[in-house]
Amino acid sequence: MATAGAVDGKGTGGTDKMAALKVIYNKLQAEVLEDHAIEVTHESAIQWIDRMMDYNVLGGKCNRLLSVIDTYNILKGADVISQEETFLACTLGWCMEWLQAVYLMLDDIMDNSQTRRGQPCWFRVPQVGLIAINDAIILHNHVPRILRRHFKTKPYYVDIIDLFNEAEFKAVSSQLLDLIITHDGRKDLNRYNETIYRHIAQYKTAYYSFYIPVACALLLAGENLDNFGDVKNILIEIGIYFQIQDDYLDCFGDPELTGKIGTDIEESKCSWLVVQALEHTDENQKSILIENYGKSDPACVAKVKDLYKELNLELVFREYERETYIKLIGTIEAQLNKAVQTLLKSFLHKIYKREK
Ligand code: DMA
Ligand code: MG
Ligand code: MG
Ligand code: MG
Repeated sequence: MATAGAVDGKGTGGTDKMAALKVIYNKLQAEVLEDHAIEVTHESAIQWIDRMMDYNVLGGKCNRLLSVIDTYNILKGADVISQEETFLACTLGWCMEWLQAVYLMLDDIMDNSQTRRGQPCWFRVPQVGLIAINDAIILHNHVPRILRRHFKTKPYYVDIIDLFNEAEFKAVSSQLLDLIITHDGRKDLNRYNETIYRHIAQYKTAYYSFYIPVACALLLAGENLDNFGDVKNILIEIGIYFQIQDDYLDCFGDPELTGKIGTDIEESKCSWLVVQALEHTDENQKSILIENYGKSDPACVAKVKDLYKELNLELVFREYERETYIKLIGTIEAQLNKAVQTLLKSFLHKIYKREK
């Protein structure tokens, strides 16, 4: 059977690693279900939670989970990490995946999405519907329970709780901003601009997807987060780039690869693409954009996509991607700590030119 040991970088390959991580997931899931069994004695309710967890926590790329483990391995040195420490790093990583599941379940309802990770969004599953809201709250409740069970006696416990609280506060606040700004954009598309865009992207994605996993690993390694301000800034920049890719893929990506069908045009989102379009259009093109953006009619969506092609936004994106990569590599190489350089480069290379 795969053990936590296979996760420490000594495992033979990706499959081994994922199998070992799944063993830890199974353990955490069993503990959570045991907790539920005290309160919810109804067998079918336990089965519901069991299935709901598998459906929503599993099936993603596990980027956040892997980030916690990679950071811990690189900063501490994989050779000196004990089995217990590996388990703790994986547990923190899985907590990130749990939270990601919560955000995605709710985000899909709010964004009126159809598919996620190659299957129907949870709220679209027959008999689920808006029970998905309570399911997301259930998953959200699991995180502090997992943390308490495995970290309560650790000196960094309070810091971890604090970090999670901060991350969640930022994520939900910016999800609200994302939705409120969309109201503004529906009234007047010209309100969308790069400054607003970066603000939303920074908090809804960059902070919790890139900074928090690294910060978790740093706390686990006994580091003081105040000493890693530069690292934080670079991770936020990488995260904004990640969200820009997400917006690009929403329109130009292959749903077979991304596992989701884009809704940004229909939902009138302040996407990076529409911000670029607004900057590159002449008056005539702008009126086509304003007339068709934010409508669910496929003919309107097609007109917006045609305009994006006319404006060569694919090329604008490729150019942005190339420039961002060069700039980020420069900033990373200015870091004094070689291990930090390796870590940041590995994050950047993992997402550079991604298609999913
Ligand atoms: C994602 O924004 C942000 C969070 C916090 C889930 P999004 O709606 O563009 O994400 P996706 O494209 O995955 O629905
Ligand atoms: Mg959204
Ligand atoms: Mg969404
Ligand atoms: Mg998106």
